[in-house]
Amino acid sequence: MNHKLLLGTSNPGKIKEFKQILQDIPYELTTLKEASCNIEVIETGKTFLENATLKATQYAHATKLPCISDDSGIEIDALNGRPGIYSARYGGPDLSDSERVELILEEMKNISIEKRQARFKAAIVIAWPNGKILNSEGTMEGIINFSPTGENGFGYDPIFLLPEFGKTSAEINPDEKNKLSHRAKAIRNIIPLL
Ligand code: ITT
Repeated sequence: MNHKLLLGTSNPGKIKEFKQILQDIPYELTTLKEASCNIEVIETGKTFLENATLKATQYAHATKLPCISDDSGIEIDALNGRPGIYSARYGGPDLSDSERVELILEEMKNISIEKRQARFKAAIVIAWPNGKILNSEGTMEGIINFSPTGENGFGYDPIFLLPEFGKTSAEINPDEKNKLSHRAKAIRNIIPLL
Protein backbone atom coordinates (compact mmCIF):
# COMPACT_ATOMS: atom_id res chain seq x y z
CA MET A 1 0.00 0.00 0.00
CA ASN A 2 1.16 3.52 -0.76
CA HIS A 3 2.27 5.90 1.97
CA LYS A 4 -0.04 8.79 2.70
CA LEU A 5 0.78 12.39 1.87
CA LEU A 6 -1.36 15.03 3.58
CA LEU A 7 -2.44 18.05 1.50
CA GLY A 8 -1.93 20.78 4.12
CA THR A 9 -4.36 23.41 2.85
CA SER A 10 -7.97 24.40 3.48
CA ASN A 11 -8.28 26.17 0.12
CA PRO A 12 -10.46 24.02 -2.23
CA GLY A 13 -8.81 25.60 -5.31
CA LYS A 14 -5.36 24.53 -4.10
CA ILE A 15 -6.61 21.02 -3.20
CA LYS A 16 -7.89 20.54 -6.76
CA GLU A 17 -4.59 21.71 -8.26
CA PHE A 18 -2.47 19.63 -5.84
CA LYS A 19 -4.46 16.50 -6.79
CA GLN A 20 -3.93 17.07 -10.48
CA ILE A 21 -0.25 18.04 -10.28
CA LEU A 22 0.56 15.16 -7.88
CA GLN A 23 -1.55 12.51 -9.64
CA ASP A 24 1.39 10.31 -10.68
CA ILE A 25 3.37 10.17 -7.44
CA PRO A 26 3.33 6.91 -5.47
CA TYR A 27 1.56 8.41 -2.46
CA GLU A 28 -2.06 8.26 -1.37
CA LEU A 29 -3.16 11.88 -1.14
CA THR A 30 -5.35 12.80 1.81
CA THR A 31 -6.90 16.09 2.96
CA LEU A 32 -6.97 17.84 6.34
CA LYS A 33 -10.68 17.02 6.54
CA GLU A 34 -10.11 13.32 5.80
CA ALA A 35 -7.33 13.24 8.41
CA SER A 36 -9.69 14.97 10.92
CA CYS A 37 -7.09 17.67 11.40
CA ASN A 38 -8.73 20.91 12.49
CA ILE A 39 -5.85 22.79 14.13
CA GLU A 40 -5.56 26.42 13.11
CA VAL A 41 -2.12 27.49 11.90
CA ILE A 42 -1.45 31.18 12.49
CA GLU A 43 0.52 32.57 9.55
CA THR A 44 2.99 34.79 11.40
CA GLY A 45 5.77 34.49 8.80
CA LYS A 46 7.12 37.41 6.79
CA THR A 47 7.65 35.38 3.61
CA PHE A 48 5.78 32.74 1.61
CA LEU A 49 8.46 30.23 2.61
CA GLU A 50 8.13 30.95 6.33
CA ASN A 51 4.34 30.59 6.20
CA ALA A 52 4.45 27.39 4.10
CA THR A 53 6.92 25.97 6.64
CA LEU A 54 4.63 26.85 9.56
CA LYS A 55 1.70 25.09 7.88
CA ALA A 56 3.54 21.92 6.76
CA THR A 57 5.40 21.39 10.07
CA GLN A 58 2.36 21.98 12.30
CA TYR A 59 0.05 19.76 10.24
CA ALA A 60 2.71 17.00 10.05
CA HIS A 61 3.21 17.19 13.82
CA ALA A 62 -0.55 17.10 14.50
CA THR A 63 -1.36 14.17 12.17
CA LYS A 64 1.93 12.18 12.21
CA LEU A 65 1.74 12.23 8.40
CA PRO A 66 4.13 13.80 5.91
CA CYS A 67 2.49 17.02 4.77
CA ILE A 68 2.80 19.22 1.69
CA SER A 69 1.77 22.87 2.15
CA ASP A 70 1.66 25.89 -0.10
CA ASP A 71 1.85 29.54 0.76
CA SER A 72 1.22 31.75 -2.21
CA GLY A 73 -0.06 35.06 -3.44
CA ILE A 74 0.09 37.74 -6.04
CA GLU A 75 2.60 40.62 -6.14
CA ILE A 76 1.52 43.64 -8.19
CA ASP A 77 4.27 46.10 -9.17
CA ALA A 78 1.96 49.15 -9.32
CA LEU A 79 0.82 48.40 -5.76
CA ASN A 80 4.42 48.11 -4.49
CA GLY A 81 4.16 44.32 -4.30
CA ARG A 82 0.79 44.20 -2.52
CA PRO A 83 -1.13 42.07 -1.68
CA GLY A 84 1.83 39.61 -1.48
CA ILE A 85 1.70 37.37 1.59
CA TYR A 86 -1.63 39.00 2.54
CA SER A 87 -3.36 37.89 -0.71
CA ALA A 88 -5.89 35.62 1.02
CA ARG A 89 -6.93 38.36 3.46
CA TYR A 90 -6.51 41.49 1.31
CA GLY A 91 -9.21 44.06 2.12
CA GLY A 92 -10.24 42.12 5.25
CA PRO A 93 -11.12 38.52 6.11
CA ASP A 94 -14.81 38.87 5.22
CA LEU A 95 -14.35 39.65 1.52
CA SER A 96 -15.05 36.97 -1.10
CA ASP A 97 -12.55 36.19 -3.88
CA SER A 98 -14.60 38.28 -6.32
CA GLU A 99 -14.81 41.22 -3.91
CA ARG A 100 -11.01 41.12 -3.55
CA VAL A 101 -10.68 41.12 -7.33
CA GLU A 102 -12.95 44.20 -7.50
CA LEU A 103 -10.87 45.93 -4.84
CA ILE A 104 -7.67 45.40 -6.86
CA LEU A 105 -9.36 46.61 -10.06
CA GLU A 106 -10.58 49.75 -8.28
CA GLU A 107 -7.11 50.46 -6.85
CA MET A 108 -5.62 50.05 -10.33
CA LYS A 109 -8.25 51.82 -12.41
CA ASN A 110 -5.87 54.64 -13.42
CA ILE A 111 -2.86 52.41 -14.13
CA SER A 112 -2.01 51.99 -17.81
CA ILE A 113 -1.49 48.59 -19.44
CA GLU A 114 2.33 49.00 -19.53
CA LYS A 115 2.45 49.35 -15.75
CA ARG A 116 0.21 46.43 -14.79
CA GLN A 117 2.89 43.71 -14.38
CA ALA A 118 2.31 41.17 -11.62
CA ARG A 119 3.35 37.71 -10.60
CA PHE A 120 1.98 34.78 -8.67
CA LYS A 121 4.45 33.23 -6.27
CA ALA A 122 4.25 29.95 -4.38
CA ALA A 123 6.45 28.38 -1.73
CA ILE A 124 5.95 24.64 -1.29
CA VAL A 125 7.15 22.82 1.82
CA ILE A 126 6.99 19.11 2.59
CA ALA A 127 7.49 18.30 6.27
CA TRP A 128 7.72 14.86 7.90
CA PRO A 129 6.78 14.11 11.52
CA ASN A 130 10.47 13.26 12.20
CA GLY A 131 11.51 16.83 11.37
CA LYS A 132 12.74 16.33 7.79
CA ILE A 133 11.82 19.27 5.53
CA LEU A 134 12.02 20.00 1.79
CA ASN A 135 11.13 23.27 0.12
CA SER A 136 10.84 24.86 -3.29
CA GLU A 137 9.51 28.04 -4.90
CA GLY A 138 7.88 28.97 -8.20
CA THR A 139 6.72 32.10 -10.03
CA MET A 140 4.33 32.87 -12.91
CA GLU A 141 4.48 36.28 -14.61
CA GLY A 142 1.45 38.12 -15.98
CA ILE A 143 -0.50 41.37 -16.26
CA ILE A 144 -3.51 42.59 -14.28
CA ASN A 145 -6.43 42.79 -16.69
CA PHE A 146 -9.05 45.60 -16.59
CA SER A 147 -12.00 43.31 -15.82
CA PRO A 148 -12.49 39.73 -14.61
CA THR A 149 -12.92 36.94 -17.19
CA GLY A 150 -13.04 33.15 -16.98
CA GLU A 151 -14.58 30.57 -14.66
CA ASN A 152 -11.64 28.24 -13.95
CA GLY A 153 -9.12 28.46 -11.14
CA PHE A 154 -9.73 30.53 -8.00
CA GLY A 155 -8.65 33.70 -6.21
CA TYR A 156 -7.12 36.29 -8.55
CA ASP A 157 -7.12 34.05 -11.66
CA PRO A 158 -9.94 36.00 -13.42
CA ILE A 159 -7.79 39.17 -13.60
CA PHE A 160 -4.39 37.53 -14.22
CA LEU A 161 -3.69 37.87 -17.93
CA LEU A 162 -1.08 35.55 -19.44
CA PRO A 163 0.34 37.52 -22.39
CA GLU A 164 1.49 34.39 -24.26
CA PHE A 165 -2.12 33.07 -24.30
CA GLY A 166 -4.00 36.38 -24.51
CA LYS A 167 -6.23 34.82 -21.81
CA THR A 168 -6.49 34.96 -18.04
CA SER A 169 -5.44 32.04 -15.86
CA ALA A 170 -9.18 31.53 -15.21
CA GLU A 171 -9.80 31.14 -18.97
CA ILE A 172 -7.08 28.66 -19.87
CA ASN A 173 -7.76 24.98 -19.38
CA PRO A 174 -6.86 23.75 -15.84
CA ASP A 175 -4.42 21.23 -17.41
CA GLU A 176 -2.58 24.16 -18.95
CA LYS A 177 -2.52 26.17 -15.72
CA ASN A 178 -1.18 23.12 -13.91
CA LYS A 179 1.74 22.91 -16.32
CA LEU A 180 2.93 26.49 -16.03
CA SER A 181 1.68 27.91 -12.73
CA HIS A 182 3.84 29.09 -9.84
CA ARG A 183 2.45 26.13 -7.82
CA ALA A 184 3.14 23.58 -10.58
CA LYS A 185 6.74 24.79 -11.01
CA ALA A 186 7.47 24.65 -7.29
CA ILE A 187 5.87 21.20 -6.93
CA ARG A 188 7.66 19.82 -9.99
CA ASN A 189 11.01 20.87 -8.49
CA ILE A 190 10.31 19.11 -5.22
CA ILE A 191 8.86 15.80 -6.53
CA PRO A 192 12.23 14.28 -7.55
CA LEU A 193 13.47 14.87 -3.98
CA LEU A 194 10.58 12.95 -2.38
P1 ITT B 1 -4.22 27.67 3.05
O1 ITT B 1 -3.39 28.61 3.91
O2 ITT B 1 -5.12 26.79 3.86
O3 ITT B 1 -3.39 26.91 2.06
P2 ITT B 1 -5.16 30.13 1.83
O4 ITT B 1 -6.10 30.44 0.71
O5 ITT B 1 -5.33 30.93 3.10
O6 ITT B 1 -5.24 28.57 2.16
P3 ITT B 1 -2.60 31.42 1.35
O7 ITT B 1 -2.49 32.02 2.71
O8 ITT B 1 -1.36 30.82 0.73
O9 ITT B 1 -3.69 30.25 1.31
O10 ITT B 1 -3.21 32.53 0.37
C1 ITT B 1 -3.08 32.39 -1.00
C2 ITT B 1 -4.01 33.37 -1.71
O11 ITT B 1 -3.34 33.89 -2.86
C3 ITT B 1 -5.23 32.64 -2.23
O12 ITT B 1 -6.30 32.66 -1.28
C4 ITT B 1 -5.54 33.39 -3.50
O13 ITT B 1 -6.30 34.54 -3.21
C5 ITT B 1 -4.16 33.83 -3.99
N1 ITT B 1 -3.61 32.81 -4.92
C6 ITT B 1 -2.56 31.96 -4.71
N2 ITT B 1 -2.38 31.15 -5.75
C7 ITT B 1 -3.32 31.47 -6.66
C8 ITT B 1 -3.66 30.97 -7.92
O14 ITT B 1 -3.03 29.94 -8.45
N3 ITT B 1 -4.68 31.55 -8.55
C9 ITT B 1 -5.36 32.57 -8.02
N4 ITT B 1 -5.13 33.10 -6.82
C10 ITT B 1 -4.10 32.55 -6.12
